[in-house]
Amino acid sequence: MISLVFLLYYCSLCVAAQIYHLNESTYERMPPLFDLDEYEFCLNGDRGIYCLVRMDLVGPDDSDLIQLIRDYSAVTTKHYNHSYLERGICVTRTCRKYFEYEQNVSDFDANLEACLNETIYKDYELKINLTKIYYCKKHEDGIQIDSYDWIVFGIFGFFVAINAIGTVYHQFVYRREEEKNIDSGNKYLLCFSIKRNWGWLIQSEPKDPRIRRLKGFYGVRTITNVLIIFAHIITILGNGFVANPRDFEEAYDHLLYQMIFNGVMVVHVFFCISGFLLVYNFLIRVEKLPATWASIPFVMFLRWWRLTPVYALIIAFNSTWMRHLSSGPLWDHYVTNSFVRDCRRYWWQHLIYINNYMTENKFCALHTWHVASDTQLFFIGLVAYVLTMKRGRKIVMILLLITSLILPSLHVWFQDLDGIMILMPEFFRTLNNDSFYLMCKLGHNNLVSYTVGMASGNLVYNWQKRGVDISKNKVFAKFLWLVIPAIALIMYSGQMFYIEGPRASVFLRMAYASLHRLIIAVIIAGGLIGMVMKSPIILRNILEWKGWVLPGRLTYCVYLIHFNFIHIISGIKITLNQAAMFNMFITTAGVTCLSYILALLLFLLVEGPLNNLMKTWTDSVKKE
Ligand SMILES: *[C@@H]1O[C@H](CO)[C@@H](O)[C@H](O)[C@H]1NC(C)=O
Ligand SMILES: *[C@@H]1O[C@H](CO)[C@@H](O)[C@H](O)[C@H]1NC(C)=O
Ligand SMILES: *[C@@H]1O[C@H](CO)[C@@H](O)[C@H](O)[C@H]1NC(C)=O
Ligand SMILES: *[C@@H]1O[C@H](CO)[C@@H](O)[C@H](O)[C@H]1NC(C)=O
Ligand SMILES: *[C@@H]1O[C@H](CO)[C@@H](O)[C@H](O)[C@H]1NC(C)=O
Ligand SMILES: CC(=O)N[C@H]1CO[C@H](CO)[C@@H](O)[C@@H]1O
Repeated sequence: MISLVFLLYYCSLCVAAQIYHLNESTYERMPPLFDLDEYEFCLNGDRGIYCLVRMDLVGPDDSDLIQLIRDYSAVTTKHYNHSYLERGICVTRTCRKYFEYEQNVSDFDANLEACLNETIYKDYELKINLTKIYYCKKHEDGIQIDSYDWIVFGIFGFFVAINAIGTVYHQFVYRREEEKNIDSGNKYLLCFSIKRNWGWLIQSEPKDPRIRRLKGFYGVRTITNVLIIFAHIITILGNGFVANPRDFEEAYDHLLYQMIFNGVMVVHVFFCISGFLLVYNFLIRVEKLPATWASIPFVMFLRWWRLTPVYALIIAFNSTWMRHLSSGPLWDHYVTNSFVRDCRRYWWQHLIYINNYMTENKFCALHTWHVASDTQLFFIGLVAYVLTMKRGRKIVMILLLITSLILPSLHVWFQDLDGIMILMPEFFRTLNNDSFYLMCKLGHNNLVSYTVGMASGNLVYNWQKRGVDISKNKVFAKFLWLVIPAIALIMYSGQMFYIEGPRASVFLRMAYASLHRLIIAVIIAGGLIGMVMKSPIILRNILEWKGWVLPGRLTYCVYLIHFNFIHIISGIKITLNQAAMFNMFITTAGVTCLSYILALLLFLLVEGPLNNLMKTWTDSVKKE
């Protein structure tokens, strides 16, 4: 009896105040979340002022509409917060009455608020508070090109020029000598030959047979990368100023979207591959040259050199020329005042790969948390392996695995987070969420998949050495068929945190936070092992197709670039977009193609040459 009363009380607390579904006619009673007035037209007049504002619906408290809005917004996992509205308004037209006289401009905010209050009150009988004016634009506003812009321009120009020189040199001077078999010529200048870098980019047969076995990784990487782009495109639909927010909210009840929304898990494929490659390459390398403590800084430096130039150029571009690319009512909102501003302020965090631990850097190249995490994990993995050159490797690895399982659940326990990152509509709109900042992004929370990847790299290396052929094992072959369905299933299982009703218990959340990472990592690692050990499975043949080599090598550049397009597409909107599945596919296709084209250029002009340069230099040091 007592428990029944308790249950009733509990239900009334948690459920009664939430509205999960509204039919269309009731939904229409709520004021639209977004609206945009005409922009160009507004600023054409001599006194045109255009403002982007946010207003809160504050009353009247006895209105049943405001209660409806609050109850509907309380379902944060699937609904936007309809208690505040965002508007782009042409102040000088829409609120003409309030700004008839020049003097009235002096009390700008109050007049604007009164005007907005009137428009909303007229249609919905709701009162508003103007909580934020993001910015106002006048006709004469334009952004000056500053000295930083020119410096970055100079750097890009330098790369173009030196590549032109290097290519010409290769083509006309060096080739003649090459034919005569004279090994002279300026090796450093040759690094910048586009022809040579292109040759390297499409060459697919490494000499070492053990490295050659890894060729399926190109396919895995490429496909994972496109999936990640696809998942990131959702940002464009969710981050506001769309015409049909209701469709977006309803997507949370569709099976396909439910899997896409847990697509964050796909990133563990990357971590797994990185861990695998680290160990596998390490073990092959130390056969010839034992590693010592002293080699750690050198290896880290090589990695830094490999990743940083392109990354730095992109961040430099983000901080400078990006803001000149376009303009419009939302450009400053999505680009200049968020993305570019944070990149200008926090660029250095990216160059030393700590940006994922910095919470104040919210907008600058958000997706690069993965690059930073990967670098941190690389360091941990490297130290763990160098430290155990002689003995104790198993123990260290087991300790790493246990630590990596405990850490995410400790976060859930102490910070009251969810088992997965719930991609709530409001997250897209504001990018505010603890589960992302305190969990997903941080390097140590991704240690699980990295460790499992490392262990599988070690396993494969040992099997090859001892001549074990796992590919004949029947159980393993069956397991391989289950890899993709199992990943899909795990992605779907995250759905349990979106269910309608009270929040999952803290223990379930803790267990899920740790275990889903472990399970997905083990499955992915199993797939990788099957591929490297040449299991007879059709998928392997597809993944080992030569055509993946080129896109596979461009993965890093593409990953860095693609998010810029998301900011651009959000920023150039001048009307409310329609969020629809088909648009999403088209946008993904477009962004993927453009990213690959730009990535190819960046690779040929920057990444390839600088890697060659380092290689030439280390070779010449070795010779001496
Ligand atoms: C929508 O729901 C409201 C209240 O729940 C109800 O009064 C109304 O008739 C419904 N409209 C339609 C078209 O079903
Ligand atoms: C929605 O936004 C309003 C206004 O900013 C805020 O007071 C309220 O707490 C938010 N509601 C939820 C459920 O977060
Ligand atoms: C908003 O409009 C209503 C109705 O005209 C009025 O009662 C209220 O005082 C106004 N509030 C503000 C802050 O202007
Ligand atoms: C709205 O603004 C008024 C005056 O500007 C203020 O007194 C009131 O507390 C605000 N309401 C909310 C909910 O912020
Ligand atoms: C972050 O998401 C969780 C649910 O995953 C939610 O309870 C919390 O309120 C969100 N925090 C912010 C700041 O939006
Ligand atoms: C100083 C001045 O001109 N104030 C005007 C501002 O606009 C309101 C209309 O909302 C007029 O009533 C004021 O006289």
